[in-house]
Amino acid sequence: MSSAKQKIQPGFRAESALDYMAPHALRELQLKRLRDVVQRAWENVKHFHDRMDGIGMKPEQLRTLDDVARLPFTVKTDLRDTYPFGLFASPMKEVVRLHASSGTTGKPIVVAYTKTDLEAWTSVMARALAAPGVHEGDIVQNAFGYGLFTGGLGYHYGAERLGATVIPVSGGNTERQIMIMKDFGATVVFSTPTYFLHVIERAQQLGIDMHELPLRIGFFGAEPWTEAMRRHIEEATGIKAFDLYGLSEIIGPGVSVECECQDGLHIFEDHFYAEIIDPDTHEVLPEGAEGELVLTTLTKQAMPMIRYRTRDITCIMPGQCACGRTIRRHRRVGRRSDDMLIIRGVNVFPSQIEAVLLECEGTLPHYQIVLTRERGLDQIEIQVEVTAKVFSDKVGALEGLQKKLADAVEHVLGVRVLVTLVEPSTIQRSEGKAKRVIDRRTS
Ligand code: DLL
Repeated sequence: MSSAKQKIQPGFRAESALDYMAPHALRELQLKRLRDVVQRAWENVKHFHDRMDGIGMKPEQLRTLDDVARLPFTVKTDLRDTYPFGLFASPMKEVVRLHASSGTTGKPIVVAYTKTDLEAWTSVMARALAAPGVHEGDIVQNAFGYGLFTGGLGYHYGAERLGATVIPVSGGNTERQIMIMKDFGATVVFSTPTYFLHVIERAQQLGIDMHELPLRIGFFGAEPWTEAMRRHIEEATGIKAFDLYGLSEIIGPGVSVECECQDGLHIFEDHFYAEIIDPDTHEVLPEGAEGELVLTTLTKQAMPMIRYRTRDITCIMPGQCACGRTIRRHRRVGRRSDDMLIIRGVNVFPSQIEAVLLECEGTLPHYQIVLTRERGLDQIEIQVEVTAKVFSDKVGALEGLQKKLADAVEHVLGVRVLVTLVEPSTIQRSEGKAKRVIDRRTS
C-alpha cells in the first residue's frame, strides 16, 4: 500500500457545468422554477394554500425573485402538525421513497421523493462529491447510517453516479470498519465528523497509521464541526476533509458542499433558493450578514418546501470562489439558533466551547457539556478528555491545564465554567451525530 497521498483531481462531469452557470441565466432559471414550485404547492398542499390565503397572496403575484420575501415561512412544527403525509404535493402512487428524521421529541418528521426527486438528489450529490475530486475508480466507504436517515442512501447514489465503487458499510462496528477501509483500499470516506474521530482513535489503538492507507478525501457533515476539528482530522490521517451540508426537509445531504478551496460551501442554487434572515425580525439580510438560513426547494415534486426556516446560522459569502464556480457559497454552519444554551443569562453555543478546547494542547476532541441547576442557578460543567500523557503527568500539570481551559472558556463566553479533565476514551462515542449537551436541569 502506498504511503504517498494521491493529488486531488477535481472531477469534471457534464452536470457539474451547472455549477458554472452565468449568474443572470441562473437567476432566470430560479425564478421560473420558483413560480412552478409555488404553483404546485398551492394547488396540492392544503396547509400552504391556507397560509397563502391567510396573507391574501396568489402564486401569480411572484414577479421577481425578491417577491420570495412575501411568501409565508415553513417551520419544523408545520411538518409535525401535518404528520405524516400532510405536506405531500404528489399522490402516494408517485412517491417512491420515504425518509424520516427523528428529532428529540415525539413523532419524526417524514419526507417524500418522487422518481424525479430521487434523480435530482442523486444529481446534486454527484456534483457535490465531484467538486473536490471524487471520480470513477474511487473506492468509497460510506459510514453514514442507512435507513430512515437520509445520510446513507443520499451519499450512496451520488457516489455510484460518479462511477465510484461504494462500500455501504453504514455506521458503527468500528473495528470492522477499519479492517474494511484497509483491506478494500478505500480512497474516500463519508462520515459524521464525530464518528470519524472515533475511527481515528480506534485505528491508533490498533496500531494502524492512517497516513499509510490510500484514503485521500473525507466528506463530513450532518452536525456542526469546527476548523480545529478539520485540522485534527487532516493531521491525524493525511486526508483532505470537506464539509457537506443538507437537511431532510430540503432533500437530505446535498444542499451545499465545499470545493477544493475549502472556503465556504457552494449551494446548488439551481435546486435550492437560499435567503438569510434575521431570526427575530424575519427581515431578509444582505450578503455577508450572519443570520438564519432559509431554503426554498425549486425542483422538489413530492414535498416542496417554501421558505423553510432551517434554524442553521450562517451567511451568504460575497464574491466568487477561486475555483471559478458561480453558484454562491455560505459559510460553514457552526451553530443552530436552537442549540443556544442560556447559562446565567449568557448565550452559549457548544461550537464556541469546542473551538476553545481544541486550541489547547493536551486535549482530545471528545467532550461533553453537562448542565445542572443548583439552588436555582445554572451550572455548566465541561468534561473533556486529555491525552494519556497529560493524564499521567504530575498532578500539577493537570491542574494547570484545567485552569487554563476554564480561563480560556471564560474569556470567550464571559461565564465561569467547571472544567473536568477525564482520561482518554471515557466519554461515550457516537456512531452518528454526537450528543454534546447533557441537560440535567429540571425546571
Ligand atoms: O443530517 C442530512 C445530512 C446527512 C447532511 C449527511 C450531511 C451529511 P437531518 O438529520 O435532517 O439531515 O439534520 C439536518 O443537521 O439542519 C444542521 O443543523 C445539521 N447539519 C447537517 N449538515 C451539517 C454540516 C442531515 N455540514 C441538520 N454542518 C441541519 C453543520 C450540519 N451542521
